Amino acid sequence: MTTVLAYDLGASSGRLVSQKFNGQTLTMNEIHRFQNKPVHENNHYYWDYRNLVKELNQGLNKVTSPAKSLGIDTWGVDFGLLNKTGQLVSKPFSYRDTHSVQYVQQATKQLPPQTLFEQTGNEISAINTLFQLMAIQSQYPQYLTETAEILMMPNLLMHSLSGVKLNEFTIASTSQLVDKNQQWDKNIQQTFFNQTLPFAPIEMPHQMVGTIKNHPSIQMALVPGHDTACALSALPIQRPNALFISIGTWGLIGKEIKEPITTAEAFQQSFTNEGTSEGQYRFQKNAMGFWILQKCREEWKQQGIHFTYEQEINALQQAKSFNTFIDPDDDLFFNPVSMLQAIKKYCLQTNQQVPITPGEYIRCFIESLALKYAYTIKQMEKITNTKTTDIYIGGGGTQNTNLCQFIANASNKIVHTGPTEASSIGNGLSQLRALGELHSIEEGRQLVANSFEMKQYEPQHNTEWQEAFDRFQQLLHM
Ligand code: ADP
Ligand code: LRH
Repeated sequence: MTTVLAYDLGASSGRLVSQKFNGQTLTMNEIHRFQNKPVHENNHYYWDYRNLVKELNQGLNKVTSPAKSLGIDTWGVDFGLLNKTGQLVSKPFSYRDTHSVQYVQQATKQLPPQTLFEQTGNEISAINTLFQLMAIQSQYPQYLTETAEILMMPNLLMHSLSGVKLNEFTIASTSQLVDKNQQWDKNIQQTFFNQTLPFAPIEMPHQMVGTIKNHPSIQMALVPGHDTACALSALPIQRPNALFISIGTWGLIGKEIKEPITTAEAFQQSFTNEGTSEGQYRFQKNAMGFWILQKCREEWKQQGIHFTYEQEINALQQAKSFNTFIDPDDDLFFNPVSMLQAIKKYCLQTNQQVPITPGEYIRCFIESLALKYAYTIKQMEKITNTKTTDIYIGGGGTQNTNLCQFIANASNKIVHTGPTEASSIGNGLSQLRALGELHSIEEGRQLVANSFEMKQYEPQHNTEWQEAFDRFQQLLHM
């Protein structure tokens, strides 16, 4: 029996799980879970880094049975700046901070956006590491002067536990600073910073790179640092041309490809190319996930309204279907002061009825999310010139059975869901490869198929959903 530990940190919660492999099947146990959200201080959004490290250590102290190794994966694009003595020069900013927005415009004056897309494969998005670093260079230049090492978030956390200074490929591939040779792009750095920045080198995953300082018997594994890359590697995809969706705070819709797709169409429709655990690519749309509902829940809670997940599903079922739609990816919903007000504003701007009850809000959100995913899938099939019948979905959002059924209905495809902890499992599978217990992504996916229950959703109510899709499409093109 081989036991490995996986820390998976999402933008809404973090968890430590242990995974036991007996040569045939994998079993998973949750050891520790904690809330995570950006904190607002001095007009900025940061991650509460000190608390994250405290939680990591608390979780490790709860481990009772001997484990061979630990890997860490997190959300994309964020990073930390370390000084010469290995201390952070500032709290890591959160991508929800809008301070980087103005630098997108500035950057396009220095390099045409399509060229930047072609060079890095990444969509032009203000959250990207590149634009965040431009904001820091302009607003807090002393931070960059003091910086001796730049580490992406999972590798920053890895450093705090092991002292190892490396960046992993998949997480680096979310930065808009990596070239086609999968190395930090020196030309882009010269263009925007007039210098090369001190990024720790990029390494491929599935290797042991050190030990945990406070638990020297546990090795530090370099796993795919990006949660979405981990999730994809754990989805038991068995159909050719299948699409994947990873649903948590975000909804990542994509397809595995060998080389980045950087056509004009991909650029115009804001697709991105990010790295896979195999050193290949995910052609992907970074879309809205449960963020909108997470923010609504916070507001309802302040009003004394608290729903369990089951009650949310019941509330949705009592609301009228196809009443109001939103474009979940509209900028209005990125980080508004009030999400409920933002939804209201969107409905008024588009001459639609404003939801009143929480159930109406939830139905509006879940239906719109499913319709937007279906819309994106159509775009993706066109660009990649492929058709698919099957979608594989992982992540916490798969527990929302309404959403999974609606995605099947809206896209008219078969939806296979599971596992909910896809990112944690992908993290563990990478460690089993580093330990020589598994030898390929296919072996890992087969192991997941043998070990975890999958659910299947067949498309239903085709005519109603097709009508709703047409209405939704008109709204997007308004
Ligand atoms: P992240 O990794 O981005 O923090 P998760 O993958 O943990 O996100 O997914 C979080 C979302 O999953 C929650 O916002 C919630 O809407 C949904 N979710 C989690 N558990 C359940 C559940 N038991 N039933 C329905 N939805 C759930
Ligand atoms: C989802 C995710 C996504 C994006 C975002 C910033 O957790 O990793 O793929 O990169 O975070």
